[in-house]
Amino acid sequence: MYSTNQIDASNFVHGVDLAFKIILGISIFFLISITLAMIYFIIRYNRKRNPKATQIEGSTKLEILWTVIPTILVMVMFYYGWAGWKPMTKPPKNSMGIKAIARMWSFRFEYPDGRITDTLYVPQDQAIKLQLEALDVIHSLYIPAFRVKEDMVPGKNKYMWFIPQRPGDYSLFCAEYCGVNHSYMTTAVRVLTRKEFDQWYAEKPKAVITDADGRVIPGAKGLEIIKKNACNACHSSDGSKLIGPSYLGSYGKMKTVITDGKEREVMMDDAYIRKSIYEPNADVVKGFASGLMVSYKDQISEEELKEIILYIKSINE
Ligand code: HEC
Ligand SMILES: [Cu+2]
Repeated sequence: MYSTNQIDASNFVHGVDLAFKIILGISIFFLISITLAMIYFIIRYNRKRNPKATQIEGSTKLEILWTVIPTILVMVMFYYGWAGWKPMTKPPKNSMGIKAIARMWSFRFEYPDGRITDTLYVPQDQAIKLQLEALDVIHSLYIPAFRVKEDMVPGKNKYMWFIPQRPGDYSLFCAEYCGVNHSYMTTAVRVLTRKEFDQWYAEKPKAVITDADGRVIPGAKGLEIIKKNACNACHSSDGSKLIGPSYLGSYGKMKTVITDGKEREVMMDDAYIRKSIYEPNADVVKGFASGLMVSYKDQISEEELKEIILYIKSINE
C-alpha cells in the first residue's frame, strides 16, 4: 500500500513524481477553470440575456497575457521534468555493474562473479548500474516502482542506474512490443538488505540437483538451465506446440528440416540439438519460422548444453 511516510522504492521516485504531480496539478487547474468559464459564458451570453453579439477585434493585452502565462507554465513543467531526469544520466562511480540481457521473450542478469539469474537481485542502498543489451529486437526495461525505463537496442551500448531504497519485490517487465509473447516478458527485482544480499551472493550455485534421498535427478540441471534462459517461452515439455517444437518425445526421432531452402530428414541426436541451439537457423524445423530463435552461442556453454540434452532425453517417454 502507498503511504506517504514510507521510504521511496528508489532514489528517482521523488523527482519523477514531483514533475508528474506539478503537470497533473496545472492540468486539473485549467480543466476546472476553463470548464467553469465556459459554463459561465454559456449562461451569461445566451441569446435571451445577450441578444446582440458584441464584436471584439484584437486585444494586445490579452494576446500578450495568453502567450506569456502558458510559456511560463510550460517552462515550469520543463524545469521539473529536467530536474527529475538529469540525475538518471549520471551513475555514481561506486555503482555495482550488472548486465541485463533481453531476448524474445525473457530477461537475464549477469553479475560480476559470472552468476546468472532471471530475477534481478540487488542490495538495498547500493547504486546499481544495469548495462543493457538486446540480442534480437528492441526491448525496453521498465521498473515502474523505481520510475526507470530505458530502451534496449541491439548493437547499442545503453545503461540505466538507480539506488533501490526499500527491500521487497517489484515488477520488472518489457515495455516495448517485441513479438507475440511480449506479454510474457515479465520478471521481478528483489531488493535485499545488504546482509541478505551478501549471503545470497556468497552461496555457490549447486553443481548437481538431488532428490530427498540424495540421488541425482537426471535432467534436473538441464531443466534449470532451460528455465534460466526462458527457452520454455517457446518450447513446451508437454507436447504442446508453442512458437517452437515441444521437447516431449523428440529425442531420437526423425525430423523434417529445411536446410538452405531444401527439405531433408535428420535424426534428433546430440549433434542436432547442439546445432539447433548454437546455429538455430541452419536447419529450420518444417512448419516453424526461422529467425525467431537466435543463437545461444554466448549464453550456453558446452557443459550446459550437455545438461539440456540430458533433460530432453529424460522426457522422452
Ligand atoms: C523466441 C522463441 C525461441 C526461444 C526463446 C528458443 N527457441 Fe528453440 N526454437 C524456436 C523455433 C521457432 C524453432 C524451430 C525452427 C528452427 O529450427 O530454428 C526452434 C528449434 C529448436 C530446437 C530443434 C527442435 C526440434 O524439434 O527439431 C531445439 C533443440 C531448440 N530450439 C532448443 C532451444 C533451447 C535449448 C532454447 C533455450 C536455450 C531455445 N530453443 C530457445 C524458438 C525458440
Ligand atoms: Cu521485449
